Amino acid sequence: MKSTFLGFFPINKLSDIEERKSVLLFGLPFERIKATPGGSKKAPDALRKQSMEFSGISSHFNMIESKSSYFDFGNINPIKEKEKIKKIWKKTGELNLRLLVLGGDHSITYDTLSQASWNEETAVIWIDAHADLADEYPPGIFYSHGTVFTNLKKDNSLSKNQMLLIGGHAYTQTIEEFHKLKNKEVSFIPMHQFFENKEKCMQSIRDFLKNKDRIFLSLDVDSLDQAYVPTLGTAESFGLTPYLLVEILKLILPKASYVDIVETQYEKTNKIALNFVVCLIFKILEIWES
Ligand SMILES: [Mn+2]
Repeated sequence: MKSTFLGFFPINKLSDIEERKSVLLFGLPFERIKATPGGSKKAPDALRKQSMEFSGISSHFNMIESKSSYFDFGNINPIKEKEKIKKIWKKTGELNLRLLVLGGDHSITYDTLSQASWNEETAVIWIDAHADLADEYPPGIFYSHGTVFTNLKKDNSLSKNQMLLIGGHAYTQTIEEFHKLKNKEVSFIPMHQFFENKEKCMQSIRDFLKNKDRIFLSLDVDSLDQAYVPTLGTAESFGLTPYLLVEILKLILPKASYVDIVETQYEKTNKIALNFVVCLIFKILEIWES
C-alpha cells in the first residue's frame, strides 16, 4: 500500500483486527466497462493521498481522539481476489465491523454485496442520481454499473421492501428502469420530493428502516448536484446538496454496517470531487461515532 487514509492504520491481514465495531476501509479500484471519461478506478489511492491535506478535526469530530479503531486493508481486485471479500464478510460478522468501501465504478457494489449474507431484515439503500436498474447496459452487457441493482435483486431474491433508491432523477434511454420505478419494483424517493415535502421524505426513510436490522448503503457521488462534484463522468444538475445528504445519512448510518462510495472522478487540476469525498468520509465516521 502506497499510503493509507488519514487516521487509518494499514493492515495486511484481517487477524490484526481485534476490536469490535472497528471501521475497516478497503478500495476496489475497478471499472467493469470502458466509459468516457473513466477514472473512478484511480479514486481509492487518490482519496488516500488527498486525505493527507486535511486534519481530521472539525467542530464536531476529532479523528485523533475517536473511540473507534480505523483500519485500511488496501486495495482488492474484485475478480481475482473474490476470496478476500468473502473473508472480510466473515470477519465483519465475527466482530460487528463497519465496512467503508472506496470504488471504482458502481459495479463494485455487486462484487461486495453479492457475497454478503442476506435475510428479510437486511436491505440495500442506494443514493444515486440514476436508478442503475437496467437489464442490459450498454446493450448486450449484463453486469455493469448500470445493472447493479437489477442483478442484486434477482440473485438474492430481494423484495421491494429490501431496496430503497434515494435521490433518483435521471434515467437511461433504455426506459425499462423508468418502468421498474413506476411499477414500484423497488422502494423509491425521487429527488424532487425532498424539495416539495422534505419531512415526508424523511418519514419515508424512517418507515423503511423500521423493520430492518442491517443496512447496506451505496453512495454514488453523482447523487450530489454537479455544482459540488463537477468532474464526474455522469454529473447531473438538480441533485442533492451536501447538508441534505448529511441529514439523510444521520437517519441511515446508525443501522448501516456497510457503506460504499462509488464513481468518484476527478481531474489533475480540479480536486473538488476528491476533497468532497474525503470530507464526506470524515462525516460518515463522525455520524458512526456519535
Ligand atoms: Mn450509480
